[in-house]
Amino acid sequence: MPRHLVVGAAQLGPIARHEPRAEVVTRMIWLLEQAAGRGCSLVVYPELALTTFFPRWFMPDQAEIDTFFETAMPNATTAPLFERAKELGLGLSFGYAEKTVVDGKVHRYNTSIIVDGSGEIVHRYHKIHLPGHHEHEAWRAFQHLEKRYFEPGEAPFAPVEVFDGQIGLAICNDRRWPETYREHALRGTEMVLIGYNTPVHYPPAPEHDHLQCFHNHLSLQAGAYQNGMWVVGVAKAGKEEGCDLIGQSCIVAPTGEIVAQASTLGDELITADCDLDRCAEIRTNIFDFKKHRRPEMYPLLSAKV
Ligand code: ING
Repeated sequence: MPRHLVVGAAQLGPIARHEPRAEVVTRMIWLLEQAAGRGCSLVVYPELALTTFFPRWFMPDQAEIDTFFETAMPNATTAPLFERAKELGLGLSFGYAEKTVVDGKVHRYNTSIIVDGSGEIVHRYHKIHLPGHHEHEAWRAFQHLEKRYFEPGEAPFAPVEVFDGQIGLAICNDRRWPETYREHALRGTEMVLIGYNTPVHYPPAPEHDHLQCFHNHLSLQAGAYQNGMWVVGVAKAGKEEGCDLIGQSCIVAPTGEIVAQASTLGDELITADCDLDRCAEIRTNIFDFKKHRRPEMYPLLSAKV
């Protein structure tokens, strides 16, 4: 029996700095309803889906920074989303800024979760590759202070068994690193869900600004093909607080082909019927790791250099 997973990539347009989370949740539920109407079993939203991309600003006051974080999930604001998804029997994945206390110590992560069709959080991932910088850098048109506001994730990439498949998470900058996809694939992941907030302008290398959409798809498609897995890339898009973010959310097959792509910079649902067994077309042929891969020849690949 083929394992078909109908996936919705729910791209979000800009979220204003002071937009109430309840308003964003209403937008997310609107996309959820559309996804149900198109037979989806899973709906994927972007990185930091509940708020504006706040690492673009330097904020000296931790109390102000913490206004962008969630201290519980689900919570009063996101409960309607969890409840509606459960009523519809849909799974969810979305990113948010997580503030959590472990053994009396406060931790802040750029987090993404997977919620199954019964409303249970079955997987939580903390972003491993935090781009940007730690201190205010006045020369930049806008800041990128993920290294200041979040701790890097300390748990390796790994799938969870859900929706009759091995589903994994990554977040934004993770998608540029080949290690992300390879580690997932070596652990059996069949589909990676990746939300992103990617500005068109990249201050350290403005000569690459025109390549942002190319690099986005290049990374997602290469990761999919070279590891024989489905990749779902979901943007927070559009001009958000004066900062242009790329869109082009897409669903990529294990062959590297884009099978669905967003064409706006707003709230937009794209869907695809993903046959998870198609991973075998790649994993038992060109990239049959057992037959063809030679890890003894790559001793530096996970070494600290
Ligand atoms: N954003 C960007 C990303 O990796 C970035 C940061 C933009 C890096 C452009 C390099 C070039 O897509 C996040 N949130 O990681």
